[in-house]
Amino acid sequence: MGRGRLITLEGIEGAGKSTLATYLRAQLELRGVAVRLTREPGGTPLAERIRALVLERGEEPVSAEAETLLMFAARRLHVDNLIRPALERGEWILCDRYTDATRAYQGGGRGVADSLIESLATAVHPDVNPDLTLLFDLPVALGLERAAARRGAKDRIGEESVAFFERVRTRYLEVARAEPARVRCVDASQPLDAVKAAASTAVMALLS
Ligand code: Z5A
Repeated sequence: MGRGRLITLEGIEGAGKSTLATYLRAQLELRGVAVRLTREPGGTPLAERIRALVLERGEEPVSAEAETLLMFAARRLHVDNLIRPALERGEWILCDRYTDATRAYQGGGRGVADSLIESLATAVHPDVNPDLTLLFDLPVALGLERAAARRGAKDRIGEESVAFFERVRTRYLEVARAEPARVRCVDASQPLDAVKAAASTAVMALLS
């Protein structure tokens, strides 16, 4: 059996990543593919503990650089203990956020230097990079509206300003323009059925 595929789902809050991940898993399973759904930060017991630490609203300040390092610490656990072994077994991974989220949130949103993010990416997962990234793009106001309608309390990053999420969206679009072969931009402001169709076409192309 060959190596599996790593597919990452990205976008601002409320873009539909979780909804599409569940849908795409079902579509792949219908075609006989072994699929694992996971998320970042998190995905393994220890990485989920880092997620809780990095997203909780506490007293102690968390600098943008500290936040970046915590994201990559969680990512290394995730890669070592879940993603790489699953890929080697031939499984496909649908991962709700990965390093593009660090580029967008910590780099675009918080202004962390690209050089730091890229050197950490190279050190943490030199051999585990996405085969395909789906970027679910939509206006910030619509994403925040959907997220607000769905969930309870905001986490530490989710309570950031509209200007912050505009910078995040802009950086995501820059990443997509820089790597068109890997990153497929999907208009997530469309009705859900249209978003599902566009995402499914991109993912199923990996089967051939
Ligand atoms: N973060 C970071 O800063 N740096 C990093 O490196 C990483 C992460 C990895 C947790 O992420 C936080 O971590 C996140 C970024 C940061 N903070 N923020 N913001 P998360 O992925 O766990 O949380 P999230 O971004 O807040 O995800 P979300 O709000 O759950 O969004 P979603 O998964 O993209 O959306 P959804 O739950 O699938 O859909 C939202 C609602 O919209 C739901 O009711 C759907 O039914 C509805 N929906 C979805 N699509 C449609 C369409 N097309 N039409 C109508 N309604 C729709």
